[in-house]
Amino acid sequence: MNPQTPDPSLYSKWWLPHDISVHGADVDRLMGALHIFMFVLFIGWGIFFVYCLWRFSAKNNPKAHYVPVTGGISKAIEVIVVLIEAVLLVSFSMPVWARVKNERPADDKAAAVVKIYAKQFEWYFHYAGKDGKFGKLDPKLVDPDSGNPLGLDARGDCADDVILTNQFIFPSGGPIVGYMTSRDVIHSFKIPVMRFTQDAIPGMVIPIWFQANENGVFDISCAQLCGVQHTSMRALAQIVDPNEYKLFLDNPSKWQSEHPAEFPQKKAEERLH
Ligand SMILES: [Cu+2]
Repeated sequence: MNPQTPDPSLYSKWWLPHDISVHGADVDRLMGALHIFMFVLFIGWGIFFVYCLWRFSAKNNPKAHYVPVTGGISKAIEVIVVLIEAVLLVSFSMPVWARVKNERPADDKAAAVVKIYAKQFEWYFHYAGKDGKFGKLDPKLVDPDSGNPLGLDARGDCADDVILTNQFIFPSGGPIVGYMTSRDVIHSFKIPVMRFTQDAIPGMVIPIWFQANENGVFDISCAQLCGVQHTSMRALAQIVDPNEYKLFLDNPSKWQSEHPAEFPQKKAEERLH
């Protein structure tokens, strides 16, 4: 286990992963409410199913009954289910959705701005560097072998831009805003400990934001079945103090070599192989 990663509690082992996001409690509460409601429905439908097996068995009903149900009970149950679903949607889901998705801070109020690119089967993270200006991308310059997977025109202002592959370094304690897109198929960017999931869609640039309130090294995965190596499309979230983040932007390669990070699950995987 990586020393920066907290030990998984019993809760995170059997239920939801560790939560380090400012929105995490909201999302978890919503998931809890939905699970309780679904459990009640499951029990209700189960009882109804067993009742039907008995009530409409061939032994009890030698002759088929062609008249549909007309009683008020079934209608009342349907109305109750619709009402509960409406309550879940309007008073639980929509406020959480509004807080998580719509209240996005402006770029200049953010602790970090990053552009995220998905492709089969890699995540790229593009930082503007010290000057805060994003360099232009030119498809003609794309050359993954020479370390330019996005085709960054690294001249002038943009020479200090940083592009990381499958490693996402960002600060805790402040909002992170980003822009996400995909270069091929639909992927989905997921940081389970941040309770953050967003599809990356080719042809669309999707504004995102989230905020971590804890440092550590955590998994990022692709949550959309995007091809044969979908399961290996993972990246590492390395969450650090804001001053460490500044040091990283000042000298990315030096900082990375001084702060190596490995996947939290690496040890578990090694045991499997
Ligand atoms: Cu993917």
